[in-house]
Amino acid sequence: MYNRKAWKHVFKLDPNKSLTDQQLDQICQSGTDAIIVGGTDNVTLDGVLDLMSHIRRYTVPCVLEVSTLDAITPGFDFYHIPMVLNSREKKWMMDIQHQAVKEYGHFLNWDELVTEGYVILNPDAKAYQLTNCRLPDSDDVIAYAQMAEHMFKLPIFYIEYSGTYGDPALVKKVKQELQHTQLVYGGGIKHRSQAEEMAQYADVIVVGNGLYEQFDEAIETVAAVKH
Ligand code: 1GP
Repeated sequence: MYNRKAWKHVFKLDPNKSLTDQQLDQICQSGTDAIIVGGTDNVTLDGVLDLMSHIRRYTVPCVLEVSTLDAITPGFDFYHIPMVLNSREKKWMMDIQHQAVKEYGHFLNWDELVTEGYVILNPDAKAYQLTNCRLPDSDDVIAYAQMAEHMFKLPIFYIEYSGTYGDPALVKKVKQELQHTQLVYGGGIKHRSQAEEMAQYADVIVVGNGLYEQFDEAIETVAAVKH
């Protein structure tokens, strides 16, 4: 079993976007700690299987971030289950997860499930709009982090700025609240200096869109974080 608590850097690949086989090879061999497959729009089983079969040629751990019940498949090392803490609708916090467990609970390997308390902070992000989020201020975010750590005892607290670079001062403040819950930061990391900045505070940084926009700079974020 992989020690996911030691991860510092992960790439997130979107089954709805494309990269060349050569780029995928480079990502898998980049030295990143894990590759997450996940997205918001048009996540299909075929898209997920295509990516998984490519990543599986390498030893890098492979995670499915579950966004739709239709695209769940065996074969991943871990299944990340988001719960959107700042959604206005209980559906995104509890009900979809409930439905999934009701349907698949009998054959789930619970050790592979990792629940993430998400706070989505970019109102332009598709996930923010889809899950009907409310924009929290920094005191709200701190309180969500405290709930993740002390009330829900979640393995991961995920500060999500998907598509835009976030506020390092907020990430720093949140980190001070977390001891057992791992702090994941994702959003707008395109190059080394941003990776270095967020990695000072977050336990794990996630690089997604950068791979589809500035591939070479995105690959360099690994070296920026893991020396
Ligand atoms: C998205 O947090 C990840 O879920 C990464 O964000 O795509 O902006 O890098 P970016």
